[in-house]
Amino acid sequence: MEKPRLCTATMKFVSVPKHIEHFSKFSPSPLSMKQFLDFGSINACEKTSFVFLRQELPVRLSNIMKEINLLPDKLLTTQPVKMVQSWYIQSLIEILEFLDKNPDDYKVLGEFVDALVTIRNRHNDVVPTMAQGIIEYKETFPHDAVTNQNIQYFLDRFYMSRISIRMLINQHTLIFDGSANPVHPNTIGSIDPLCQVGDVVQDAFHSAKMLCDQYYLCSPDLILQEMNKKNLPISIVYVPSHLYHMLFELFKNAMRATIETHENSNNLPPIQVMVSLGGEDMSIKVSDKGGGVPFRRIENLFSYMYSTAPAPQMGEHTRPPLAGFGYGLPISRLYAKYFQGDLQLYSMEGHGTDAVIYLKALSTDSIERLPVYNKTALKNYKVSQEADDWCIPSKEPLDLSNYKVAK
Ligand code: W6P
Repeated sequence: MEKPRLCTATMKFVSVPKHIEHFSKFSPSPLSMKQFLDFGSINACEKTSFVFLRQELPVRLSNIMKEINLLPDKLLTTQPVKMVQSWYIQSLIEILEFLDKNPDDYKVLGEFVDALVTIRNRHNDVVPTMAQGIIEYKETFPHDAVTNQNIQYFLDRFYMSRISIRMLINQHTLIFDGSANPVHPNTIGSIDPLCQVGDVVQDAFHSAKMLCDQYYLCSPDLILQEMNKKNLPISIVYVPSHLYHMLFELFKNAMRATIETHENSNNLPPIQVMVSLGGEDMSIKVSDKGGGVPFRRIENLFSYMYSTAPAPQMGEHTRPPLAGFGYGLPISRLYAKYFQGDLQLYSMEGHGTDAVIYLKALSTDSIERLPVYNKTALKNYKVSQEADDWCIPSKEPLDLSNYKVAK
């Protein structure tokens, strides 16, 4: 009788944990804007990019897969999280196929581009699928020890890793698909070396305004100012789609707040935007007079746990809110942080909110900010059973009237 045989696909499958062990021992290599642009310059070499990516993609995938494995069982075994995990395994397998292929064979290079497109599409719905996993976990174990902090720590790193992997895939597929981008002839992949910030502000405002008009039949105006030592429009080396995503999110929130606090007024206070270029930072402030948010609640606006609610049931006459559902703000902040920037909210309850996007002014400072799996990361997945080292304020203060003050 013939010996049982494993098909090659199964052989690779059983060795996946070994590959994850191997590649997760490497730290991801953060690229600078300059390095991204070099891959897309005239002497750009598809072979160099291929050889880099067939190592770097498995490293980034494996580093975050180690962290997925550290999630508490009750979350890891939900059907949506298992599905996301299987996508990562499948994509890792498909890239590993290229390790023993010849970089000088143009057919191999073509197959690699196709594989990357397949992988990118497979992962399109990771964000809503993970959200579903959190919902199911919250429903099944409403009193579990996994904290908002644990979830926040994981998802910030997981989504940052995802942003970075998609950036690598987008650059390679856009630069080496054999055609220049006819719509944006001066972009290098998804990067615009002369990204005019004011133009992106106008675009994002216009889109948010259209949505706002649909929901509320009105919308506030925009006042846009720029501060630049040179009398020129402000431009930076940046990914316009990332900047657009952040601004669109901030404008939706600013518009919603403005309209909902001036419901009975027929002149809405405008949303003011200041774009400022310094020697180190390029900052964008979006100011609304929408009544602000209590300081205590600001953190919740960035919390995945608090913003993970089952999608509201849409009846015939209910409309989805313009802003405030889903992961818009936490993911916008990750986009800002991805190239060493940040996104912060400064609110004054009773008045309004300033949202500031900080980006690096210099492309030499714009370097990917990437999570790395190590012992420090590991510590953050241990669910602490210990008491907090700060007291919990009691709502009913002790009655001290019977205590005598020592003289
Ligand atoms: C608000 C709440 C908020 C979040 C983000 C941006 C602007 C605003 N305005 O009231």
